[in-house]
Amino acid sequence: TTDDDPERGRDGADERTTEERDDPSSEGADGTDSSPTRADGSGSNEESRSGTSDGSEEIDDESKRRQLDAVRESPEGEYLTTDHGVRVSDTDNSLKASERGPTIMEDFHFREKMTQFDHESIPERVVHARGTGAHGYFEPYEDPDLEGFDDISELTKASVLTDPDTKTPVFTRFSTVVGSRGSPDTVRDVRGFATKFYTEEGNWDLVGNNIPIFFIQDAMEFPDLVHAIKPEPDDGTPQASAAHDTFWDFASLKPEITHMIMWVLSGRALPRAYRMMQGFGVHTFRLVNDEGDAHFVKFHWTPAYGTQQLVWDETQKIAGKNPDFNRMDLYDVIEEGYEPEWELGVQIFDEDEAEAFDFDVLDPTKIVPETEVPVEPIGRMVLNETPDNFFAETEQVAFHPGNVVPGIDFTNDPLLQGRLFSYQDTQLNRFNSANWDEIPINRPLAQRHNNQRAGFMRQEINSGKVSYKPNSIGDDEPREASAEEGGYEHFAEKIDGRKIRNRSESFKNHFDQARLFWNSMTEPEKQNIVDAAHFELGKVDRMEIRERMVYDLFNNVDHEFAKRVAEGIGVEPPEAPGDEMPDHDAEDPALSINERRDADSIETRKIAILVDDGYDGDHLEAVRSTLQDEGARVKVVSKVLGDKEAENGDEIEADESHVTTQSVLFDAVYIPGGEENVEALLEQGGAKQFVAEAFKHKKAIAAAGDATSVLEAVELPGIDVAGDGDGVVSEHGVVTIGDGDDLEAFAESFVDAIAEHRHWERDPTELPA
Ligand code: HDE
Repeated sequence: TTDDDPERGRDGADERTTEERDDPSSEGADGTDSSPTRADGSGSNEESRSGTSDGSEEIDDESKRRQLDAVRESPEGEYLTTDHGVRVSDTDNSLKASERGPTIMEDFHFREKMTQFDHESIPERVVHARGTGAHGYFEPYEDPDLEGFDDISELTKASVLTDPDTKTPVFTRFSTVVGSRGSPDTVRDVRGFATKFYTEEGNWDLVGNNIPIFFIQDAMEFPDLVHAIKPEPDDGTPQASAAHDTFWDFASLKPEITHMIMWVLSGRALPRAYRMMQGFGVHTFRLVNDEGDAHFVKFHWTPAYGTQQLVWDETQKIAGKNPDFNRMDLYDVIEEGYEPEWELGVQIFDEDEAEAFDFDVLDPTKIVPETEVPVEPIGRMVLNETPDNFFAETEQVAFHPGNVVPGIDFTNDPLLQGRLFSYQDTQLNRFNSANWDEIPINRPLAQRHNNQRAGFMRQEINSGKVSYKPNSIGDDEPREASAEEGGYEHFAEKIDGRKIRNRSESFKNHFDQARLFWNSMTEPEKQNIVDAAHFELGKVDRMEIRERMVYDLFNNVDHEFAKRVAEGIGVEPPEAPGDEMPDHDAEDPALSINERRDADSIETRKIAILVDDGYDGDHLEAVRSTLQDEGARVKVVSKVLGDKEAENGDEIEADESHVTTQSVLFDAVYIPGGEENVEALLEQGGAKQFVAEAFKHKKAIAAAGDATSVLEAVELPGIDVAGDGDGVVSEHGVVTIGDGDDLEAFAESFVDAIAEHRHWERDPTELPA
């Protein structure tokens, strides 16, 4: 589509140059090219839609792409120009008065280039600054099974959730919370999980997290929470970490934080990948049907790749080896053709059920246990396209929990109510303009017509004389819509009370669910929580803060837990169970990552094969092909890059070297046999470290034939490996085969060990790695 004709002018807004965009299927839904006719290239809502102007056109999963295509720019085959379209003859030398003379003010190209550069940055998000995003679609299931309802339309009128024939385009951004834009990905933190649905009834933003509850109960406390957890104000440290005095000082004085602290100390705060996390709307929302009847709802995203975690030692090493670990992972898998997917589930309950719970559904520090109300799946989201430009899409996407569509409504959760103010306000700070909703990534697919027509960076050219209502000059248009016509009507909740500034009594049970969480963990998960507390509180200088955490908070969750924490941080173990300790041993298996096992597949898992010259080609091929058939991503790792030659003359190129990678960046490791290969590996510290760390981080390990001697050299504690002539031996995720020739069974056993994700029963404490 490039056109070199200088006469043409360079305003052609349709700069689609990739093959993909040349594909006729990327044309408008009505069969016409969706490139805008306007010179400003902003695209209009109308053009991305298929026809009529009553807002009822159909949206498909390509609609947002077509709208964005209209503003894409590509330099392929083009001349360099100024922002105003003048071709540039030299962009390396400023205009000077003589060869060695001063730069001249007249140099418009210099001034423009430098001004643009000076203004390149916008304020980073005050929280959730670091993240990554992807495009995709959401698709409701046909006739979902909902207990007590024949049809989902009895629950909500939001067609995005009810119409199985509509694939609604979405953009989802995942993020860490505390760290600044350049901080490492794998820190201990909550993760943001925010989805913008470009529905035919307007944008709906589901701005959630990967943990179903929150630290505080009232939005008023949010600035304090964030000030406490962010780097301390005097020296600006530590970055992206809660492990310092001010956070734990705040926490130890706020018993309502206890439940959230349990989650944050668990593996939930160390996700293996953004595509391996659950997501939660956190607050109780409302679904409203055509009749105006409402039900309470909690939203849940469940990942098809399973909910999986890293381990702490590993996360710290990854932060150095690849600070972009989670961001690159999402980008890479989508670019490689995988399509990460989540199921959207709902917990539905009415006012009476809510009354009967022993917690308040408006309290965001509480879950509705799945043992009480099951999660019922209603649709799925697929992410299948990476952004073209990080700034334009991922950085400029602006979410707002207040963006809802008819059929979805709020509750009085005081945290949610405060968020309804904060997000609009924060976007004003980020964009310096109320017109942030006109930026392509934020622009709805639904039509927009109103009397807001000015402000910084206005993109639309609204025609007509009238920008007020009521008016007679313009037939009083744009007209208001009744509920039947799709007008948003707020749920008419009855409110009767006095203005009051306090905390409801019903919000005061702080320890019951913290204990439920603790009880629901497997023993290795409990140990992880204790270890995490040792790290976090071990970094707290002030003894009184550590003591308050143990005596006032943890001892009210579980006495044993409090004692285990106390032991590692120099605090005298508490004597008696806490005053407020809840007396129950209830469990909810849905809370444990180990118990959930959402997926048994090894698709997208990254497996390293360690080799050097002289490897056994049959060993390598048998395992590699099985892993690839299962959808795993296999990389060959050697001491140095270059081709490696097998005993049988086969050749393979190393993808990574011991310098460019390490075991922490993989899910499992395999070593094929081969005499010369094994001799070389036994002399390589890098290879032994690979195995030792994979073992320490509880990952699957496999070795064939004489390569078992590499495992023996590392002295993996408590593991017997197959000897000469033995068949397959699989022990705690370490899979070996002697000279036996059943390589197929060996490879399958390795696949099973990888699908286990982590082998928690191992005790690697003796390993120095
Ligand atoms: Fe946010 N939060 N938040 N938050 N939040 C922001 O908005 C805020 C809360 C969440 O990828 C900010 O655009 C307040 C809960 C996500 O762009 C800001 C309170 C949940 C993202 C803000 C909360 C979230 C944000 C900063 C307490 C889970 C990233 C930049 C009342 C349900 C969205 C921005 C993205 C971002 C305020 C609590 C999720 C300042 C005041 C609870 C996923 O507006």
